[in-house]
Amino acid sequence: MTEQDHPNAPPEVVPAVVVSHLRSEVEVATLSTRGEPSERLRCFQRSRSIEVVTGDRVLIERDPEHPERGVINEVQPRRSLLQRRNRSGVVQTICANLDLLLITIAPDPQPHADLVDRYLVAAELDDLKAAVVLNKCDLAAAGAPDILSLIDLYESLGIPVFRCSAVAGIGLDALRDLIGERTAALVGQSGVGKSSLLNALLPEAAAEVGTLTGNRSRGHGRGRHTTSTVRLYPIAGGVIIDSPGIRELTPEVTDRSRLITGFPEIDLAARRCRFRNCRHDREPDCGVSEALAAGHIDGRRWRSYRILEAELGQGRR
Ligand SMILES: Nc1nc2c(ncn2[C@@H]2O[C@H](COP(=O)(O)OP(=O)(O)O)[C@@H](O)[C@H]2O)c(=O)[nH]1
Ligand SMILES: [Mg+2]
Ligand SMILES: [Zn+2]
Repeated sequence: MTEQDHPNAPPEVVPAVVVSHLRSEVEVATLSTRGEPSERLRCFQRSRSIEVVTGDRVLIERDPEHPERGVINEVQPRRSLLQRRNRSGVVQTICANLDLLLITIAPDPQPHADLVDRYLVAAELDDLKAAVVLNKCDLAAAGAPDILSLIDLYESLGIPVFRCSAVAGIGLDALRDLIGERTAALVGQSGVGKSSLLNALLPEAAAEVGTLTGNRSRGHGRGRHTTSTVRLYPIAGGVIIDSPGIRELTPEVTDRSRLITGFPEIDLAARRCRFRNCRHDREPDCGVSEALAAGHIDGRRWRSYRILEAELGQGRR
């Protein structure tokens, strides 16, 4: 439908938010005057010059013949962008306009060593708030020493940790308060219970929940990828975005020297190195080596930093 077809009826242009984008189909929710997502429309993009992603603010032109359909005219500037770099080095955008990353872990499947740190770097570089959500607190394994020490680590770094159970209904009010009017994304490995948490917070979301039937023999406890698309759900005044489990997230670091800002305690220690270009690898008077020896930097964090640094150095930049 073009303007020539209806010369007397200029198409209605309305602000909306992208709910999901699957292949060529974009689902949007129009925004009420209070900015809350309301009516759903199926849209296509007039121009493919910008790939729209969940969370994008757009202006749509409603189809006068089919009011439940529309065309995306304009993508508004993004205030934040969660991106990852896949194994082939291709940058993929996961979602836009986030305020808060809810980095979800569980005792089962066991947390991958550096996944939380990767998300924390992404949050730091994109100016997002971040919190760690320990789900499945109803399981006895939630009290295992490795989980407790991981939680201690993040709390000692000043990252808020929320203990929850989607199944037993533990910690949900605290999570709701945290989200408030923010746009929050549930991120983390497949099977930790992101979709279950969403359903517990918002039963009408009816998000698909997987079973932990994947290959667990290697200790990964991988769940099936039941959430296949990044999707946005309005909750109270805010918004939750559920994402498929992202096994690897290599944050998109445009300037390699910025990686260290994602590890504030390492950054701080590095300021005490004698050499400005210290590699923190057997150089004399290295603040980082000293902080590691004194236990001020946790070995797990140092390992995560080194892995990310190496990945960024391997021709990915
Ligand atoms: N015991 C327990 N199981 C849970 C909890 N939350 C989710 N699960 C289970 O964990 C599995 C994966 O959940 P799902 O929400 O699909 O995880 P997602 O891949 O992160 O979205 C399902 O079998 C859920 O029933 C919880 O709080 N406690
Ligand atoms: Mg899911
Ligand atoms: Zn050093």
